Amino acid sequence: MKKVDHIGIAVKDLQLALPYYTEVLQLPLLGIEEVPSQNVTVAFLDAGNIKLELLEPIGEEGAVAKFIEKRGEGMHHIAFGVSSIQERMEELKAKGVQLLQDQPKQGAGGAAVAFMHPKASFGVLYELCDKGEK
Ligand code: CMX
Repeated sequence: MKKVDHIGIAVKDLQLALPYYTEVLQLPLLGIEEVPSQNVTVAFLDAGNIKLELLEPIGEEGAVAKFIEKRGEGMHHIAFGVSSIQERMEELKAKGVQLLQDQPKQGAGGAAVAFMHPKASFGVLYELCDKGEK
């Protein structure tokens, strides 16, 4: 795990949350995108050394909708930027870490992503995020 790429933050309504980040905190908005594989619309903000990813659920199914229903809005996951995600996943599996899928899925920006179960990581949901960068 070389670096943190972004921190995911669950919000009920992007349009309500965004002005806080762009106007009060004055973080530049990098873009807004639907990620159907994860049932979310996301907004990325430039926080200097990392990005913040605001996650608004699409519909009532999906991990983020369930998270907000159970725990309310707030910090949802930390994403490590990795290369060769499949190899990283194999290494973690060999170390006994429970991954939430066998194959990476397509995430925001076309990145290949995979998640580790929070129960395997002392209560934190970690994402591996491979943008094909070396
Ligand atoms: N961070 C920390 N703990 C979390 C969590 C999170 N984000 N989400 C759930 N948990 C905890 C719950 O509190 C619960 O703990 P307890 O058993 O102590 O109550 C446990 O994990 C199980 O949670 P649950 O509500 O029963 O939910 P599920 O088991 O149905 O799902 C999880 C949990 C992590 C498997 C599911 O959210 C998942 O598959 N996540 C990966 C995909 C994802 O999060 N996608 C959205 C982001 C997309 C993007 O970045 O683009």
